Amino acid sequence: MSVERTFSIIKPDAVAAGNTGEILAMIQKAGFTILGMRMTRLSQAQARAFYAVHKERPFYEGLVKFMTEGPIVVLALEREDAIKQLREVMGATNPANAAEGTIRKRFATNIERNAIHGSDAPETAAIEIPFFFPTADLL
Ligand code: 3AN
Repeated sequence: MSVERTFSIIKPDAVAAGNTGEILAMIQKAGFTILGMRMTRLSQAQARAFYAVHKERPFYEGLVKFMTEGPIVVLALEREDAIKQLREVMGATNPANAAEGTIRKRFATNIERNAIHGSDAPETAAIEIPFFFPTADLL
């Protein structure tokens, strides 16, 4: 397995609850290098574009509303097998199914307010990282 990059968002629920630091610590303890990190707030247009793959899904409007409700932290991360490894640390989309010790088990409220996003494939990471970080800004 080679060194790979992935993209993550600490979502508005987790930022508002003061869980940013603990989530970052879990990510770093799992061996990720932080290449880029920024606190921001998504506009409606950005949230719609970011989640465009879900636009036909019944939860799309709720997801856009949630993701724009407050500040988020966006992260460009690197480690070996980063995409799969981050999803392991995150836990299942629905926290009811998330394994003990995962970020979603500890901090997610429900399937929508689930604390963290992580790219699900290399093609997704290749779109999501430059969505927030110009390549020249990454360490
Ligand atoms: P993941 O974030 O684990 O990759 P996706 O890509 O299927 O999951 O979903 C993207 C986001 O959409 C989730 N993180 C969650 O916030 C929201 N979501 C997914 N499924 C549902 C659902 N059934 N009801 C409400 N929100 C959902």
